[in-house]
Amino acid sequence: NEPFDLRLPTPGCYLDPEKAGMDSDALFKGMTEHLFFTLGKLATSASPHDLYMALSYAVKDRLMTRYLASQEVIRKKPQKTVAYLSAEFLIGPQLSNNLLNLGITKEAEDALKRFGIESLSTILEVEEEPGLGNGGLGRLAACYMESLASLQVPAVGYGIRYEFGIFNQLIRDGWQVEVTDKWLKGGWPWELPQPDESCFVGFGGRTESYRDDKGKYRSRWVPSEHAIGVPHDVPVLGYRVNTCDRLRLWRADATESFDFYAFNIGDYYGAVEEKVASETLSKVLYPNDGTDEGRRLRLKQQHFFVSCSLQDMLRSLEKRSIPVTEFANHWTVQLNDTHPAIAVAELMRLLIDQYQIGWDKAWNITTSSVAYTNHTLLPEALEKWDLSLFSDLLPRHLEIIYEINWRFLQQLRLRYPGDDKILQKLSIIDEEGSKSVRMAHLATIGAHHINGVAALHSDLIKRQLLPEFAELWPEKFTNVTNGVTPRRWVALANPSLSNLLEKEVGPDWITNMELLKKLENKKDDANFLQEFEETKLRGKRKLASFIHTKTGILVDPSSLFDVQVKRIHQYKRQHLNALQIIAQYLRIKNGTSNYKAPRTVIFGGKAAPGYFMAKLIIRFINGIADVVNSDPDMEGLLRVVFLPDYNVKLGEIVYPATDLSEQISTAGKEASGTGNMKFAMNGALTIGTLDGANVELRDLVKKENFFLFGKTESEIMHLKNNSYSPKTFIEKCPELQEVIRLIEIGHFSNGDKELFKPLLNSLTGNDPFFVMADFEDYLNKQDEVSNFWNNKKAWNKMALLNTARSGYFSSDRSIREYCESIWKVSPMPVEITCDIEEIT
Ligand code: CR6
Repeated sequence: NEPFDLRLPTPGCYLDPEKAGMDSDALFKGMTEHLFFTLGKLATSASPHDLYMALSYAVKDRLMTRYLASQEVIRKKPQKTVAYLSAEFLIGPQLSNNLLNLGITKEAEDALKRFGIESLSTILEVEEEPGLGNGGLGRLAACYMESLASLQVPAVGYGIRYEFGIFNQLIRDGWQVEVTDKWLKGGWPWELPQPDESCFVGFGGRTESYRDDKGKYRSRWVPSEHAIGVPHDVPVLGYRVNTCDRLRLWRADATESFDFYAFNIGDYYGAVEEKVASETLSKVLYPNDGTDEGRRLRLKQQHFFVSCSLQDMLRSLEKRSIPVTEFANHWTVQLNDTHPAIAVAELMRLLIDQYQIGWDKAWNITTSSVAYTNHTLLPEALEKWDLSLFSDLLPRHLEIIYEINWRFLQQLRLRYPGDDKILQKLSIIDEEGSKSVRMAHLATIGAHHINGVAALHSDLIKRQLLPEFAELWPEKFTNVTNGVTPRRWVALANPSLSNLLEKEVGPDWITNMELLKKLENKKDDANFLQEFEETKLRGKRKLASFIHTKTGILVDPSSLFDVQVKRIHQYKRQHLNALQIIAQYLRIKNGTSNYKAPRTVIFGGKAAPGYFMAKLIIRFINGIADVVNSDPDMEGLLRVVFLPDYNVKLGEIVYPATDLSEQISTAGKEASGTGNMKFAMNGALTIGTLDGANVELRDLVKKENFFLFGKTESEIMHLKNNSYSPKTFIEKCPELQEVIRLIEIGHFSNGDKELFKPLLNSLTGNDPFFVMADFEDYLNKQDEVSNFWNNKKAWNKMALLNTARSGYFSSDRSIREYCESIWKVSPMPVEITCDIEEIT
């Protein structure tokens, strides 16, 4: 590789890749200048938010050399680049992460001291996080971008710059209240708008056929509406490397500031209408996790960002004079779930209609560049679009999809002569009821690889979700178990654990988590276990103080912190946890508790605004919390906390503070889970079912260091197929009957017997998530947890072994697997040279 020469136009004083401009003096100067010139403030009157902005700008300046060098390298020496297409990127706060990856946290602290700020955390606390995702899927995309950069792989994350991200959650009278998230209100210093690279996207209208120059009939799209996508780029720096990839988020603008024709004929409001309509495109994130809302605007959003992104990739080839037929050698396009699956049809359309490439060649390009990750088996989450809506909005795409489907069905007819059933089953078009387009089928047919996100999940995709496809193309189906970045989830979130790890195994664990295996040598070392416990206690004190500030509840940091944080969903079974708390409460009340393990049970998570049952579960937990926390008998034994507004920032406080991680979904329902990984790395023990990545976690940490309970996926299937009746399980368990009775009489709802009826009816009626079936086993396992807790040495040893053996769950491992087996890309280090003498 030719090094990137810094004598080319680059920001003046921040040139040395190692240190120049990175010391605290330079940071102080940079901050002062940004306060003055960018923010119009004097240092003497700067608020913490001003200082946050000034420091962020100064840090962003220091990313630019690497950012530009990384782009320059790919321009000069073209190599395959990963395009990660995702409707969500839940990137979390940026300042601390960039300081860590640049290696200038200490320098920033020193610079801040000169503004009278003693602790960096004062500044980090005022940072707004962009909530551009719902939960696991969006956070995964963010971890993957960070790992790609850290592994020096050229990559672009393509998504939407929602003006309003996931709503902020308030708790009022125990209920969730949603408040719009105005993350951009104070200005967001991390983005670089690139209006020069805007793209034009069409919607609606009709298709028409015409004769081309050679007299050949072709089809073309005449949209009735347009929007412009303006890229807003966010630098994504790797850990202590020069590679700085980017996240390119598209904001929708109107094509003209308004329609001049309408304006001229006096229709001012009509003229503004199209502007408003196009700008609402990137207005708001759909607050659904794992369920499909099926709204017209959502399909528009998907096509909007996918079209902009593909045009952007094609344009990058043109700029480098690379023929578009070479597309697949330069871009590998990963579809993060089916949200961007329209890419299959859009890439075909661009190649055929815009670049006049023949069908076979275009199909070859498409299928050699696109791959698809499936993130759910839940039928309600598999995206389907009504045919009428689809043809209305994307008529040309529908034509192309019909053609793809026709050719595919022809292939099937040859293979399964006379078998119409299989044709119906695999067709992209669902002919049942009102017809619809099945996006998972489109993605599966158009992709060279389809992967699930944990071993069990990938297996179930093959066995249950898409069995015929898997039989047809076994080589397409694969697994890449999810991972999380240790930079954010250990190094940043848990500095005291990180220091201990560094002392013990050296600093390289941050990029090579397998080194943590060395900790196994310490599993019987009482002093070391004591130090390990001390890091946990620090985390717990911090969380305790946070809980007190936010909720007014006092919790004891020496109690067992038992935590379930994730989206609220029936399949995740927060209500199973809640029922268990009631059982413990009853035992204490009845004096039958051998409760030597005081517990603080902590919940956090948002419910989709339209998901009644999930919202009722939040109300239920808060009802229990009220009763438990105000009962003197519970003092020193049991506390229940619902932490409002769970997000990335709060996660960074929660993971290091957790003793027991609740991963209790109905087996077969959670594709992977990623919180389970973050907890284990931070030394929490898991109580969990054999679901998602729990299965692999338990194999890795070994079964004696994992609290397993519950029915397996096949046992659940068996129950389901044999008319499961929750009543039989209730009848067998007197404690469960007591719990249910207490809820029924309104004990947790101030005597209101109606409030939780829908929840009880669901549990005792058809109990779709087998809560009753797993209750007793869960309760027994919780007793085992309490017994272990009383043997601190044994507990600490198990916790240490969880940290030591969790290296597999680094997203660096996941990304390496994607690179090797799906994307076929290799790292490309970015070299930067400069002769400081010559410049200064
Ligand atoms: N809801 C899965 O449910 C998985 C993530 C990331 C989810 C979860 O188990 O860990 O994706 N699925 O792979 C979807 O969003 C569709 C999720 O976050």
